[in-house]
Amino acid sequence: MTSSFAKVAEYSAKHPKPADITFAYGTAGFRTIGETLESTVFRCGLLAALRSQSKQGRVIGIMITASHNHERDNGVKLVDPMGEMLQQSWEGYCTEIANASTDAQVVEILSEIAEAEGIDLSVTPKVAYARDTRPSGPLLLSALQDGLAAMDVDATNYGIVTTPQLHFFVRCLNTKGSPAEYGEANEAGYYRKYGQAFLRLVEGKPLPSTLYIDAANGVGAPQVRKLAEAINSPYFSIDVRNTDTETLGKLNIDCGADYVKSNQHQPRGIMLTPSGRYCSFDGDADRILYYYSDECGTFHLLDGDKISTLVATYLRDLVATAGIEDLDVGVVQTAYANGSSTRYIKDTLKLHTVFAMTGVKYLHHEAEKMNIGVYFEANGHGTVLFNASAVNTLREFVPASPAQAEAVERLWALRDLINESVGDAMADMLLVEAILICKGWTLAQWDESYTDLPSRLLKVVVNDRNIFKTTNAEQTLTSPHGLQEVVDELTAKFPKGRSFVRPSGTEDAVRVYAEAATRGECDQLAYSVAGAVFDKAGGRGERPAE
Ligand code: G16
Repeated sequence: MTSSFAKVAEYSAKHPKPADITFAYGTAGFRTIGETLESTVFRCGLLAALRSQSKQGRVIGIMITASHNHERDNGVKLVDPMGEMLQQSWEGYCTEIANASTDAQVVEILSEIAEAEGIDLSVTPKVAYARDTRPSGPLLLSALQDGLAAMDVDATNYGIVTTPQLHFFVRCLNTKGSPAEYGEANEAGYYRKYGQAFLRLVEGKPLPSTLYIDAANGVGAPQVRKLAEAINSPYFSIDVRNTDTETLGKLNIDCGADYVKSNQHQPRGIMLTPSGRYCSFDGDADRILYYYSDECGTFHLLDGDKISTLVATYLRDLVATAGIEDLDVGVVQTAYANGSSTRYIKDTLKLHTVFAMTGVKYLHHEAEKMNIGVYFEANGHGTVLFNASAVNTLREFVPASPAQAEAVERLWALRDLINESVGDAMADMLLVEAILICKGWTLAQWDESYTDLPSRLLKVVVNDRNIFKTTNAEQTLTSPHGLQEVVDELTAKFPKGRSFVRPSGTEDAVRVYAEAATRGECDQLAYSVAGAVFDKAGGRGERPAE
């Protein structure tokens, strides 16, 4: 046994793996019933230490959260040194170690990884970690702390913060003292950085009305209040609803971004009035959606696609005003993007757009290839990246007029306002607010850019979601055999129809997406595809019905 792993078996024995569960690192790490994750979280601690050693002692992050999922669930994911999601080749290691059946095997796997990756085990590993407000959080946190102790990790506990805050801290810790220094690695530093960038953009403009925030009864509630205290300006006047992080059974229930997107309805605790401005976070505040009601009381959703087009347009216009020619703005979307948004980006905005698989980790890598890459999933999860070449271009650009100089300054301020490590509800909210204030727009004016095709997202519970395999950025099923042909036949019946089926990477369910020319046709398509999935692929529980 390698001496570096001398304590692992002993600690591991305290956190035995449940024999009947196979764990898999999915869309956003491991996610399942919280109490079953003790061994997995412990082992993620071990692996984070090894990952840090493989990066010469740079800090690796660990977040314990199940974000939009039900309160009984929990999850864990690793964060790489620049605050980005864990490199994909290591996801396999996570799955492998999570499923080791004995303590000796855990040690063996660590040794194998260390050898395969040529890791210097004398390096002191560093890990920063945090959790959200879930009831299983304390149990999992102590399992994690055992994993870190077993590997003699130099560890920093950030307590209860949002997922994007932890990503931010990791990036700050690893860039400290370098030319890419990102900020101060603490909560005050986070609020200061984003608050100041926001005020730089909006000062002197007309004040907006109050923004009502549905915090999903999650960690976003206390954190957004601290953000408002730090900003301390009438430019950020908020009223936070769904703030109960103490009472069991409230997190994400009838509220939060996932509820609002799936039900296309305001959350509990928010009464819409026609001129009101509203947004929802999800349980760990990495997603955000806006919405409003018109004079007739009709609900209008401004989802991730609308945020993406708002931000991309604003950036494109600033680049044009600055007179910078070689700075392209591009947009990354997933199959869930509304067809109208994609057409608008291509045909009206004339911006380059590419598709990635579901999961911000996939979109992030596509956006990195663009000068300025705007990426948002329709569910409201996303951010903007300025790549190294864009930063150089901006640095070297010499403005020829005060108007150009102002546009360049605004581009810098926008970059400071963006959490480039990961999608972040609070930073994205400030970004949207800043753009709306600068344009003097209401939510209805923002919504006018294009009209969404009616869409519907359904969940079907099946016996085994692992039999669902996809290709073509998850828009085409290759398994179960024959099911894609059924989806195609159903879709062909509806004007502007589009539908696809994919297994969720965060919940034990299969997702069905559909859009079509009218609300009625869209719902007919969605429910007929969901029904076919249920009938032909081992549906469990209630058959989906309108
Ligand atoms: C996570 C991912 C998102 C993804 C979502 C749903 O969100 O970070 O990128 O869109 O899961 O994934 P799936 O459809 O595979 O279940 P969150 O907010 O739960 O972290």
